[in-house]
Amino acid sequence: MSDRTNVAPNDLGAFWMPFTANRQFKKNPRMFVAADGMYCTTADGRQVLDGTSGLWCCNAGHNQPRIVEAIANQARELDYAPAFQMGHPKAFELANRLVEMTPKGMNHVFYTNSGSEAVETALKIAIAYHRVRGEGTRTRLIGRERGYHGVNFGGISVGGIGPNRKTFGTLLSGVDHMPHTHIPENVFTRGQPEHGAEIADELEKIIALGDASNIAAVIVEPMAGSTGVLLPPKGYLDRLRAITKKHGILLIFDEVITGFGRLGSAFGADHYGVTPDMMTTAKGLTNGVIPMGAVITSSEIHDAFMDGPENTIELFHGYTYSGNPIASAAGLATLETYKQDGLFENARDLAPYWEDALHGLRGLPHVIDIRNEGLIGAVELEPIEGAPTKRAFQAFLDAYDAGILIRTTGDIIALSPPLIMNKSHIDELIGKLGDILKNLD
Ligand code: PXG
Repeated sequence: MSDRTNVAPNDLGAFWMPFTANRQFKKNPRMFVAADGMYCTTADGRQVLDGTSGLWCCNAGHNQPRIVEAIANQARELDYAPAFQMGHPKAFELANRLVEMTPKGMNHVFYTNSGSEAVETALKIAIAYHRVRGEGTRTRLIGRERGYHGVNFGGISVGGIGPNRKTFGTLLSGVDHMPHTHIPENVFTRGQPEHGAEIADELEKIIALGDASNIAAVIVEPMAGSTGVLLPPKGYLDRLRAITKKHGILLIFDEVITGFGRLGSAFGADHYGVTPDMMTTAKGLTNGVIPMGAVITSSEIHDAFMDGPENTIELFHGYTYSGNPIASAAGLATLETYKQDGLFENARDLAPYWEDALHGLRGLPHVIDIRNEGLIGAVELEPIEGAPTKRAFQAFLDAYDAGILIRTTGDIIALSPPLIMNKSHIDELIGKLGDILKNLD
């Protein structure tokens, strides 16, 4: 085995890294070689406080003993079972546990291996659902500007991020986008913003043009994470729910980030009190340790497929690793950890302290907005003229040097620490971030 703490830059060529400036990174690599609890260890032996739960996924922190143990035991007991026409108990058990914790009426789970695949699955189920009910003209999909729904073709089509779409050809046809909800009136709002519920009414205009009889589903993140923590204005999601229901259109909540306690409730649906027809999940489902995603659907959707001869496959869709035993074991241990350790409650209890600490950064150089909800935060910086993203990326590099892991998207710093954190971690994270901002050009 090579010495993992001493990787020479010229060894890094083969790995084409995702969403990374490869050439820049490989000139000056940033490597983690270990992690425990709230901290990751760098290749040069420094401790870095994880302010982002990896990529919004390690909600129970790193090296969680229950999860580590479950994975090791499962690998020894049953490493793999075919996913099609065969089963194994833990996939069923995990589905039951998920259904118990999701809003009433969300009763069925379809497994995937990522958030992107959960999105593709949900979009396909939406279209197929209408077809099995005899409404096969309902094929159009509606997403939202600045929405992130993963990187597969369906997801980038309904997604609203220009650079994720522009180099990939024709994408899916039959897609419309609603406007995003990020409006200047809400600058420096603590928690959910007051203004903008009426932005949901734009959906009525799209429906008027496309006709409800042609529209399968609307997909939104309850809170848009990736494009910089864009919170739903008060009343906005309720309006989306009312409009979609009125027109027989399915509402999909992409809960890949908002699921599993990030907002201080199990899901965004609970937090905002709005129940969709399907939810897509991943990340926190297995604490990010083993790839797994899941679509959770209403009984109405599932039951519509359970028709016809019993020996026919009801949905021609699935993955080799759907409900993989090790992922299922990791999922069960993760959900157990959230429950036993009261992590959603911890997130909820800490949220006011988190909010105060974050908003304490107001007034520092370049800070033009601060947003928060649950254990999520965003600090938006004024872009350098002619060089967008540069200032925030410099903050990211400075943060890494100073021993905190932050995430940047455009000129927005996004924070989503593990739910195991305590007040002293908040002080360390926000304190160091404040020092960085004070010295940023
Ligand atoms: N939907 C949502 C709402 C997401 O946030 C995906 C789908 C796709 O999940 P997978 O597992 O295919 O990556 C995501 C992923 C960031 C960041 O820093 C966000 C994501 C992934 C990586 C980085 O904002 N979100």
